[in-house]
Amino acid sequence: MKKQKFILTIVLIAIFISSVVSFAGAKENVRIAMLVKNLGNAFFEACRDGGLEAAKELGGIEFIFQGPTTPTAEGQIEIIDSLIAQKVDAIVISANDVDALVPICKRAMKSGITVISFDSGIAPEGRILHLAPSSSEFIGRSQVKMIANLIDHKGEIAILSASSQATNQNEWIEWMKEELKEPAYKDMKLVAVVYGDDLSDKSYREAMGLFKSYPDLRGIISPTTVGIAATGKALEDAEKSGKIELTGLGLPSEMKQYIKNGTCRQMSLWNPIDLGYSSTYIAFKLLQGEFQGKEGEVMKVGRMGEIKIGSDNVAIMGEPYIFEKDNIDKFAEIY
Ligand code: RAM
Repeated sequence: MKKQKFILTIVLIAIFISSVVSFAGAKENVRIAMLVKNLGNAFFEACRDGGLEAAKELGGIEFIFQGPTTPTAEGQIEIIDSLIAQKVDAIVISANDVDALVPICKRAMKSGITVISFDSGIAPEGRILHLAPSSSEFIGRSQVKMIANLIDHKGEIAILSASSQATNQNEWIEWMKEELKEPAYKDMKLVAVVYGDDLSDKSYREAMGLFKSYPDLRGIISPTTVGIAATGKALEDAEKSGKIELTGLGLPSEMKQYIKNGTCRQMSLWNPIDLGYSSTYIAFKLLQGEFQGKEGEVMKVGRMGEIKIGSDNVAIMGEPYIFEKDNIDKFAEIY
């Protein structure tokens, strides 16, 4: 009996000590800033909602959401400058340029701010880790496979991208070009890559420009939620639906009408709410010292389960969903 009491006391002391230690190591009331490519993009508003969800679940987080009006590195540099002055604890950024943001992010890290990128990455020197929605190779290759199926592997195709400096789109486009080298696509030709800068009106004009410059165009891949929605509208306005096929990465809520009427028969995307949730969650756990942010580490990311950090400290969230007529309604209600 005495022995049991002794063991119990030891166990209780151990629990007490470990809780004091973890309390001492943990930061309370942290400020996490999510910095997106630009404001006014529903994709990033969904990321923000995911960030707010993580902040609520974890507690003790003041969540800040910011972005420039147009997607430029300069605009983001100005904001980071002010976030450094405000001494926020962490910055979670979707970058407008892979290299141009490195110096300012290094400065942020030197001043003690935890910097991670998500969605669109910064070069490894400028951040602790990058959370990609899915593997860039998988995204790039699958976009080509989708358009090829829609046009029976024949004819001219074009890409309507976001900004010319966007890390994520540029990586995907490289993989699209790799995939196009396969013999299966010998009768397809990539005739143009144009940039709508993730602005609806510019993307719309670029789409119209493609119809004009390439009268034999058979398909467009738009790997941006802003670009694909603007292209859907341009196709309808120019009465090109069905003549030119459209695929890419689209928000179901913005693309529902084009999916339903056949202007865009198939597209894909991951859940941006999950992406915002995961990146905010990871930033918080890095601040708490619970995650180290090292290659090979398996992070337990709340409702998302385990996410492993791979080479160059890039972690991959999952695989995209494919949207078509029969499942679009369900997803359009969520994001
Ligand atoms: C736009 C942005 C974002 C990208 C999605 C697919 O909203 O460019 O970075 O991930 O499209």
